Amino acid sequence: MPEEPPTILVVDDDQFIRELLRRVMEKEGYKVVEATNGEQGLDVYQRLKPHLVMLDALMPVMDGFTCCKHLQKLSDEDETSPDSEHLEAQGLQGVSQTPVLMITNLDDPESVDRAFAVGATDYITKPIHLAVLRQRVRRLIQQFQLYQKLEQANRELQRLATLDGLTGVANRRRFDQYLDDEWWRMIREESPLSLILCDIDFFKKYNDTYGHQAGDACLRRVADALRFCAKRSVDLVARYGGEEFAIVLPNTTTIGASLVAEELRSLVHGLKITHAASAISEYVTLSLGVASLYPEPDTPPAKLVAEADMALYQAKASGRNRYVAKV
Ligand code: GH3
Ligand code: MG
Repeated sequence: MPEEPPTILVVDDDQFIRELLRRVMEKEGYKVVEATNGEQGLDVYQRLKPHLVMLDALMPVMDGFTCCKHLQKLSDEDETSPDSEHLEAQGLQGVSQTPVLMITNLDDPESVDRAFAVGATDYITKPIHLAVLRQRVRRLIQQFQLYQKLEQANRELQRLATLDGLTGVANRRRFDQYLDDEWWRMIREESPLSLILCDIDFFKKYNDTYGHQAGDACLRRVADALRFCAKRSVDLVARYGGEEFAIVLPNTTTIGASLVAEELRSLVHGLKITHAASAISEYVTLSLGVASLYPEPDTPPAKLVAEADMALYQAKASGRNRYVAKV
């Protein structure tokens, strides 16, 4: 698939300039779209998300300075990645935003300063020196595309850094972070937070009987089942340790969490993963501990984990393949 050419948005009330810029830029291989004033420019920007905006300063309806200010805001709203903060901390302010090149008759120092103050990336004056324009455009678009790629790569890295490599559910690091975040959110909302800790029964024997690779495959299937059960967008399934998983259930009471726990138990048992060495079933089973509380600022989230762990211990001690809820 050939890559789409970068798009340039030309905002100018002068038809002659628009046509000139279109001709020159299309010859360079770019796609060109036009707007005749700032307001229209913002509208086209939002619809087409161009790679560069060429902006005239003086236009009817909305001038270039005002338009540029609005463009910065829109561009900021588009930024979802925390990398932009990173880049800005390194003094690379605005590098990840759509570049705005002001092309204008105004060459007094105040206008130049004003343009940069409202967020213009670069500034050239009319009459346009076409060779200079071509080079500036090429550089601005190259830079923008480079930062877009960098941000995408960083986002992917960040995503991978929060996942467990074997099962694809959240890893322990993400779990700790999420539990802490939700702890504080539930304090603000005065809402209950539940946690289920679950552990595969006689998993050491499973490994000993079927081998480590089969053990890994079993972990993956159990993780998929857990993910299937924890349906709400705020629920988080994480691999807590070797064969132990955790499910964080915000805005959920003991009753709700117990229902989920029983569903998980029954689903995993229903997978019918043969486990000939299990002392309690012919299939792989789970033991689960449920804890739920209304978080408070002077209690650490570790309290919830400790309670769920205690309940899990009781589920093991009282026969496995069951859940116990801390009351
Ligand atoms: P219980 O019913 O009391 O939970 O007994 P158990 O055998 O499941 O518990 P134990 O803690 O004695 O053993 C856990 C086993 O889980 C031992 C370890 O080799 C296995 N395990 C941990 N992580 C992995 C993994 O990533 N892959 C595989 N295949 N096995 C793992
Ligand atoms: Mg176990």
